[in-house]
Amino acid sequence: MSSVNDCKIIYLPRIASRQGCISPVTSCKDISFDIGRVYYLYDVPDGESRGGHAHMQLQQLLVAVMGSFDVVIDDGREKKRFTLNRGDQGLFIPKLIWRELENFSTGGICLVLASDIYDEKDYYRDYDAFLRAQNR
Ligand code: T46
Repeated sequence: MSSVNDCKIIYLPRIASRQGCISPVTSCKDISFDIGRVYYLYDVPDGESRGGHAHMQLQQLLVAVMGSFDVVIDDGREKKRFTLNRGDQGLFIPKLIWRELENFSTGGICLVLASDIYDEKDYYRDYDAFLRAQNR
């Protein structure tokens, strides 16, 4: 079973110069999984939240590449809140963790590196089904 303690801030490389910064992310080096998909959340209206589900197998790294937002993670027993606001830090979320993304700043962008392609069958969108999977 996964726990909120398995969710960790990953410090990404930051190569800074007079012209700005670049943060490369390499599979199995900076993050523990192979990247199977990249997507991003943007234009999130004020007061709206995203997420509200868990994944059976998917692992992800969430990075605030612009602005900020909060991620509330929940293993069915304990919850933790992370505020992401840096391009050189990401939140690693393993499988079987419920997540809610909220408090997006205006223009906030969440970049997601995911371990696999999109598969709706990998989602727990029902909280009780998620709790059963976590043996809670
Ligand atoms: C997560 C948070 C951070 C696709 O067709 N392909 C995709 O790769 C994704 C992620 C979504 N979709 C479709 C499925 C739904 O019809 O886009 C629609 C919205 O997806 P969802 O409700 O999953 O979006 P979020 O922002 O609530 O959640 C997503 C990820 O699904 C999730 O894994 O952790 O972003």
